[in-house]
Amino acid sequence: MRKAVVILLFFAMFLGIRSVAQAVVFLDDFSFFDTNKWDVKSGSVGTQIQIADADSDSDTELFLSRRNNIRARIHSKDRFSYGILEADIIPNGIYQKFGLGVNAGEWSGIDRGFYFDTLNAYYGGGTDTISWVVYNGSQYIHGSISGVLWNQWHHLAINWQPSTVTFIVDGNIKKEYSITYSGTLPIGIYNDRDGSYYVDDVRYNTPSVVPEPSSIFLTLFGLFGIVSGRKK
Ligand SMILES: [Ca+2]
Ligand SMILES: [Ca+2]
Repeated sequence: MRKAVVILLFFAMFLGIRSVAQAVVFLDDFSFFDTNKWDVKSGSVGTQIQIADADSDSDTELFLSRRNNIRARIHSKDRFSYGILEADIIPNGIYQKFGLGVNAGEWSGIDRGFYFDTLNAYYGGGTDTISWVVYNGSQYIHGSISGVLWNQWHHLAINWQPSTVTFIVDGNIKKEYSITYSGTLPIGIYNDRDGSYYVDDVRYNTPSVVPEPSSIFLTLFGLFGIVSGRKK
């Protein structure tokens, strides 16, 4: 009986942990432009901001391009803390951006930035590269990642944890940056120039976490209560 209780407790704790980990808290497949999810910061829907099917696979993407000299910029209405942000993108031009707190230094209420940006050659960007960018509250720090061919799909991920931010391209870690920040940030997607930029399947996953000691204790306490109740 005691063995069965122990197994039951571990099973319950495991379920508890599983329910906290890997929760998708934001998801957009851009089947349409959802104004409940995004604030337009620059440009207008239908002109600089469109929904299109770039690769003719009958699945639509977000398509951003500066037109009439007006930049295409959107921010998520929701803000996020530690977790993993992911998207698929087709970069094809300079100053195409995706991540958390994009261009943070320009916006009040956005104190940090962790994002990808194709930048331009002056900043170490250029054709077939993308850069990781960190805005630390006062300045931008960045580094280029070569071999990210433009005009084809890439999977980008940013893993924001309490003391590090990790930039991942096509499943490979490209940069781990040590920084602590406990605030919240919106997702930003920008195309500040005329090239085409496609983005799809944006998602935010909450981090893998272990339950706090108090919740483990409550789970144990509750189960002992149930077990002892059944004995009577
Ligand atoms: Ca899609
Ligand atoms: Ca498509």
